[in-house]
Amino acid sequence: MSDVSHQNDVLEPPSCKKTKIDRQNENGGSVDHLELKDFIAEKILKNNTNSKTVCIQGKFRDKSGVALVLLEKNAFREEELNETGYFCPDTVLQTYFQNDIYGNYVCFPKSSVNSVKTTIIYPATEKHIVKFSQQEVHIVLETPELYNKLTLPHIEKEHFNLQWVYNILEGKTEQDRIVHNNKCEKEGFVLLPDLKWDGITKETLYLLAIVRQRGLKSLRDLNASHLPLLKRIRDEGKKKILEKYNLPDSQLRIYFHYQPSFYHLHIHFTYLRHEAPGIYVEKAHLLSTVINNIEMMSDYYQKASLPFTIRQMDNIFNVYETNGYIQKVEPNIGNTELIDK
Ligand code: G7M
Repeated sequence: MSDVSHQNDVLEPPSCKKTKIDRQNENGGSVDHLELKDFIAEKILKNNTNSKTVCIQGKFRDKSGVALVLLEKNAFREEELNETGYFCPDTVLQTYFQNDIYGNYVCFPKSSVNSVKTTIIYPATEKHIVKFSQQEVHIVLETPELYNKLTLPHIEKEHFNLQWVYNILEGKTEQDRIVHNNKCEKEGFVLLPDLKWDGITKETLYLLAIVRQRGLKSLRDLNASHLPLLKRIRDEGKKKILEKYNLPDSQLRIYFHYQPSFYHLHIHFTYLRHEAPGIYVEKAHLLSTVINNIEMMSDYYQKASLPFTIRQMDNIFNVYETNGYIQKVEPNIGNTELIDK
């Protein structure tokens, strides 16, 4: 990524208000400040040693309600390695072993390059706890009939909370993070860093395009009348990412999730080299393929059988299980990473 170091002006880390967090609640009102020193950990919901992420359930001192703290070790930033270096005179190197030409150590680089991306969800609902817990996963093939009979009624019944989406679209939150804002009500969209991206580390670039039009839940709702919207997101999204991050479209992965976790149409833009969560074949649908399929057949996504993954603790699992399409299995203890204190 050293070829793009001239873009550093847009990649400076945000100013350090690290543990005090200003937040807005679902009604747009201001809610109290959170201090990480007041967080009392109670349970580790998930500990992924590959992605170096952990989700801790707990509470804040003197506050009611469950809190989730998600920690993720940040990726190395090549600009930093190139320009300022990771090490300072105080860097301590502790030896594990030294054998011939091989040395194994642990070191503690300077704190500015040793940061941990932190997400706090407070107050967290039961759905959040389920979402961030380690659990068994299954795959189902959703025919159009199953979509109409089981999935759609489930989506309508669950009333997934879209407040964070509306906050962004209505200009209430994350406005300083917006990369592109097309205000057309019908074919407009907002492009901004995904919650999972720090907005800085290019190696893990992850943006989200959220459509302005309401009522489009997922891929399943798309037909030829949406092609101008999809093409606009594709073209303007690529252009903005090239301008701001100097990444050509040939290095972008642009895709939908099916099922998504939020039923308001959105599209993911990630750096091709970054193995973001949810890029696997059972979940990701490239925007280019979606456009192509719809161009060939306007109602492709109303006719196609679409596979999707389903986790045992998700409510939709019960729907498919009760109707005999899937069977619960006992968690495979050998693989589970759930650790209760
Ligand atoms: O799986 P699905 O396609 O529904 O993905 C939704 C995406 O929205 C995920 O990649 C989340 O990280 C992202 N996301 C979720 N929330 C609650 C927020 C948020 O408040 N702000 C931003 N920028 N992204 C979010």
